[in-house]
Amino acid sequence: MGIVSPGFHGRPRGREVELPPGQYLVEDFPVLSAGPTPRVPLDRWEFSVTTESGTTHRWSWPELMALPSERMTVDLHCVTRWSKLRTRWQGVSLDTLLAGVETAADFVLADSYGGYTTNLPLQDLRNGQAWIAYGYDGKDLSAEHGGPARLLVPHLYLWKSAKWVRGLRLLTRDEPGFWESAGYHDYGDPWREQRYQGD
Ligand SMILES: Nc1nc2c(c(=O)[nH]1)N[C@H]1C(S)=C(S)[C@@H](COP(=O)(O)O)O[C@H]1N2
Ligand SMILES: [Mo]
Repeated sequence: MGIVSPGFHGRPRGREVELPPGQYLVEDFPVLSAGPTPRVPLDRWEFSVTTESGTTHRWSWPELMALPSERMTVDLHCVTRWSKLRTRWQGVSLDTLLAGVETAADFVLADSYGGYTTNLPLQDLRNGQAWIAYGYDGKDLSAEHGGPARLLVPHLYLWKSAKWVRGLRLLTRDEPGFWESAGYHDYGDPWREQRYQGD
């Protein structure tokens, strides 16, 4: 997978346009968590996808590790205005996980260990745009950044990338998650500066 960030497609290459409007560059990796960091032992960890008809597909940790993984370099954009460019990750593409899932749903509510939720259109998880990421910068993803595994959807503001992800609910109707219920934008495209409802 890409050495070039999905966010670059169709944009000029100049350094000055690497940042979406209203963002500034950071070199460190800030931690933003709405609550305590959940610690889930790997032998009890599971990731699930539940369809609109109630069918649940489950992966244990060894099952996730057995799937083909990708290494990707992507830019991160937080709605609190920091951006971190060219971060290096490893994980399983949602295309791989969704390949055997039969669904007609258009929406997803991602659930995390600890109770965090965030919603997004199912099509934003397809076609090489999203991963269940478990490696960061050549190491296991740390707990503070969402380890053992987090959703990574870098083309949307980073609140959509649910840390400690536990499962996806596929829904026929859009349902707001934690920040979306608190006034943040339903979709959250950083290039269109969709920070809050009405943007
Ligand atoms: N489970 C969970 N996922 C979460 C959050 C959270 O509080 N809980 N915060 C979100 C927000 S607002 C941001 S900016 C990023 C921060 O990721 P980081 O702490 O790895 O920088 O995680 C997102 N995913
Ligand atoms: Mo954020």
